[in-house]
Amino acid sequence: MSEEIKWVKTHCARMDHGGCGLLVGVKDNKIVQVKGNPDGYLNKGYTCYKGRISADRLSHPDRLKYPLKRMGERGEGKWQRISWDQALDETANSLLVIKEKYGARAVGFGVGMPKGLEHFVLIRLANIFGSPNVIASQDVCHAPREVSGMHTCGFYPVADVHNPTELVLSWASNNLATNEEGQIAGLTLQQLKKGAKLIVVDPRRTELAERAELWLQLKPGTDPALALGFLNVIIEESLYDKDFVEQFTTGFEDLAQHIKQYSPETVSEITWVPADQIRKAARMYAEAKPATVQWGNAIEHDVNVFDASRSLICLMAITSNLEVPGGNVNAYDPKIMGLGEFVRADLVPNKFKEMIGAHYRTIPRMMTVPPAYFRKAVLEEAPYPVRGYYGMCTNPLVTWADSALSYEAFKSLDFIAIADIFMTPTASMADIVFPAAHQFEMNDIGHYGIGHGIVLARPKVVDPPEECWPDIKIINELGKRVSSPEYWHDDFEDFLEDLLKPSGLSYSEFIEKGYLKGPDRFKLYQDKGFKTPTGKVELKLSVAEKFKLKSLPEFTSLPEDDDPEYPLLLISGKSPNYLHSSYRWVDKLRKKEAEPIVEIHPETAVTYGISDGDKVIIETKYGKIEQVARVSDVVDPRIISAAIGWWFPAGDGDKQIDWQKSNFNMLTSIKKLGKEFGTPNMKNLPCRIRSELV
Ligand SMILES: Nc1nc2c(c(=O)[nH]1)N[C@H]1C(S)=C(S)[C@@H](COP(=O)(O)OP(=O)(O)OC[C@H]3O[C@@H](n4cnc5c(=O)[nH]c(N)nc54)[C@H](O)[C@@H]3O)O[C@H]1N2
Ligand SMILES: Nc1nc2c(c(=O)[nH]1)N[C@H]1C(S)=C(S)[C@@H](COP(=O)(O)OP(=O)(O)OC[C@H]3O[C@@H](n4cnc5c(=O)[nH]c(N)nc54)[C@H](O)[C@@H]3O)O[C@H]1N2
Ligand code: SF4
Ligand SMILES: [Mo]
Repeated sequence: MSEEIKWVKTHCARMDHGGCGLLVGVKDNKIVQVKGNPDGYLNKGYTCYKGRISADRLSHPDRLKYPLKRMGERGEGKWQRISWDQALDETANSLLVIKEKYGARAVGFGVGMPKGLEHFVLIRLANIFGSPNVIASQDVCHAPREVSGMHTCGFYPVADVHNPTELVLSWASNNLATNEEGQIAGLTLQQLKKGAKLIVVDPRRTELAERAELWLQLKPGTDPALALGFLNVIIEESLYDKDFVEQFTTGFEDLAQHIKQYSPETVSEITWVPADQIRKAARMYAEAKPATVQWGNAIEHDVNVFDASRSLICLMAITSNLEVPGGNVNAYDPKIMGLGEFVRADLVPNKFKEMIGAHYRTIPRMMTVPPAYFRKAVLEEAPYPVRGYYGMCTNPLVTWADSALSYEAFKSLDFIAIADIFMTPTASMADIVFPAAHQFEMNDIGHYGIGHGIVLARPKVVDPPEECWPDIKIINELGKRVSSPEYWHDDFEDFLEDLLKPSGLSYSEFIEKGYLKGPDRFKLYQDKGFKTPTGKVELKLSVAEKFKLKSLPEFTSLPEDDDPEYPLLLISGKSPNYLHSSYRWVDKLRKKEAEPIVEIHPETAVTYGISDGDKVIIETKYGKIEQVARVSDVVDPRIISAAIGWWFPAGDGDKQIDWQKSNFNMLTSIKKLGKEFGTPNMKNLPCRIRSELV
């Protein structure tokens, strides 16, 4: 007999950083509808299309359903179905053989965008195994903002979109499409509805830019120069908060002297933004009290990221917008287990000396290894050999800069295991592939460890296909095989209980509550100062000399030299319909966005003889790909904006499912890297374009 529809409260996940409270209708172990929960803390009922159709991810006929073992050559696309025991035993054995031969550090543990609690359980596995090498995309995602924040003001300043603000300065963030870090667009829109002013800094005319009072359409990659221009106006015109600067910052005099060279006129030449707009925007930001900088990911995509992050934090500081409601705040966690304890950081006390990144002197407090250095280690054995990789929730063949190099590195490894829900280009390079359970099919906790002061319940709604396991279960069972069982649980779900223990709640009680939020604390600096070596916001970094960092933010040049062969500048933004390289196999999403689209201004299209819908070749000096032209004036004639993350699930398995054809990262390279975070140039690349017909 068929059941009634049952409605389960959970939170959306793995379609972006997640966060929307959902009501999921279930009948006969099948999801029949997903809708917004009006009581959702972050979304108040809001959802986006991909969230509403997210149950379609579970039912694709080609989803991975049982463990696979490689037959034939690496990447040849020949597989044998094996049992879980065999898959776990062979993986454990291969990892232990590498450990025996080269040491634990010769195994890299790979994660992508943090998707759920498994991210931290895998870091725990790395620590227990004894490897300091967790390989993550943090070089281009959040570490620059977070770590620069810690060094400058002792915390990661997140935009407070919950408390009333007078002005949102949306800088390199396309929040309406990306809901960056669960800062659900609805919250920003609410602020605007309540009268907050909006300034947008973006080379593309986004939906947010269209709503802005002032849209600064800057030359891509010149963000540090523009931010220094803001500082120039605010300091020269005495618009900064003198009391705050005097009491709570160090290095102001040096900064004030230093920014004299960044007059609006000079900055205008660098950034293409008219000087009067720079003045107007800086004044608007400085005079609004409070004002928040909703800073996005695009500032983290080239070698100058440290300057970009640092200059924006200086901006928040001298206008006393740090740690105030409606400004940029330190979001305190609720009472849950701390990150270090959960991942057993104590087991690798020498991590920062031992990890691959240390050899390249990455900035202190950078917890993970930049993918660029991981591949160098694999291919050049520097600083030591790295021969194995366990990757989960990540698709590096497509998502790391320099895909061609990733292919070489993966091809040369002794052993690779990948857990995913679908056969991706990266999974196709593996020796063992694990079929993972997905959102709605497992109990999970969201938003842990990403600095926004909340954790969200993501309870299980339906059973996974028979042989799909939650990643936490896979790691738990693998852990028992490669390390002492004392570190692991009989029931993998006890990790959820461990995390919540300090709150006094069990996981089922947590589900009832839905989420936990830390306390709102503002202006703690008044009593306690800032958590930096000087106890103040370090406009000029006190540790600069010690760690060979720049003490003051600057802008010297764009990441790549001008090249007449490549007259246009290439950028990208994330698609509202996909998560990076994920879900190209979900039919409803493909109907929304069937092909990789590159946006080209009408004048540029005429210059190069390109019409809307043409297949075009995009080339940089590092590689070339094919995408489909959309002629549109959302971009400046001097730039083009291409789609990221593309591969073709229906493509040829022998060729790693078309990972090259339209993949943006065929156009990027790791030849030039930012020193602090090992960040490559993923944007702002000189390029050229032509119709395939020419
Ligand atoms: N050129 C360029 N490159 C970029 C970016 C860019 O803007 N431009 N953005 C960068 C950024 S910010 C990031 S964070 C990275 C993201 O890089 P990745 O995290 O590597 O990319 P995703 O596509 O988010 O996720 C990869 C895989 O996770 C799988 N997956 C989803 N859910 C689960 C699960 O529950 N279990 C398992 N085992 N697998 C799952 C998906 O099927 C997918 O294959 O990419 C970076 N790369
Ligand atoms: N739908 C969807 N949502 C996502 C993701 C996804 O893949 N898809 N990924 C998630 C992840 S891991 C992250 S990190 C966040 C990122 O989310 P966001 O911070 O919004 O980052 P992006 O979409 O990469 O870029 C934001 C904007 O930067 C602009 N931009 C490009 N180059 C420059 C530049 O040089 N300067 C400036 N100022 N702007 C520039 C782009 O035009 C774009 O509008 O989104 C998360 N949410
Ligand atoms: S905005 Fe993000 S969290 Fe909300 S429904 Fe869409 S994908 Fe899910
Ligand atoms: Mo990201």
